[in-house]
Parts: sequence; C-alpha cells; structure tokens
Amino acid sequence: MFLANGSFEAGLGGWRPVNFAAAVSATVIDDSTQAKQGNKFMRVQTSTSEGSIAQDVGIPLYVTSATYSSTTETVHTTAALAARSLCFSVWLRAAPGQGPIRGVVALWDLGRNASVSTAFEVGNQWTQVAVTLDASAQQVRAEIYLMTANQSLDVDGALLV
Ligand SMILES: [Ca+2]
Repeated sequence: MFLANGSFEAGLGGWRPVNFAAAVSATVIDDSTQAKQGNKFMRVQTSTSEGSIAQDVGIPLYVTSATYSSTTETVHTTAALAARSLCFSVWLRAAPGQGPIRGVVALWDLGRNASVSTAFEVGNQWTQVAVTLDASAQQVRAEIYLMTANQSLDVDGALLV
C-alpha cells in the first residue's frame, strides 16, 4: 500500500542501498518463470556482511475528524495518525544454486530512530518474511539486511500496510 514498486516491475525505482551502500549491488531480473509476482524481481548481494537495501516511506496523515462552523465559515480538521501497526512483508529466496542466506528484515521509525526486525534464513524456495512496527510513525524505512556476504538474494512482492 505505501511502498513504491514493491514488485520491482518498475526496475529498482524507489529502492537504494543504505548500510555499507558501496558494498551492495542490485539488479532486476525480468523472468516471469522465476518471479514470485509479476515478471520481475530484484537480485541483491553485498560484499560486506550487513549491507542493506531499503526504501524510505512517508506515511500519510489521516483526517480523523472534521467540523464545520457556519458562523465563522471555517472548517476545522483534526489530523492525526490513527493508532495502527505498520507491517512490512517481503518474499525472499536464495538465488538458484546459492544459499542458504541469512539476513534481517527491519522497519525503522525514522522519527524515533528506532527499529523492529525479524531475522531470516532462506534457501531456494520463496519465503515470506514480515515485521510489524507498533507506532504512529510518519517516516519509516523498510530495509533488508544481508548478513551472508557474496550470495545473491532474490526479493519480490514487498508490501507495507
Ligand atoms: Ca515482481
């Protein structure tokens, strides 16, 4: 819902290396027989453990109430984040002939500079990994860290809801 290009059908658009960025390389593979969703997916690897790729997302404010005053002809709105959890989920696998690959899926509240994370270890089968942030965050970072270096991780179907 909030992520741009979570299925990588638009290439790498919206995603960028973050942690040990210079060590991280990513490409998009166009092969519907291998993709988890659609035609394309991302293949990423790092030469340094804990390299990551991520997307920063602004979570829109929701108008929770609005009142209209006819005497002043003004509209008063109260904008606030509804109490909610944000869930980042993504499908991961080790590229054919590689793995297993260990890593961490994290969701950062950039306002508080705090994160929640889920560790994973994936083989060659697509595996969904998710992490939930209980916060009224307005700026978040959905991030995938690779603890295993020099192995290609395939990524598809990323979702932030
Ligand atoms: Ca896809």
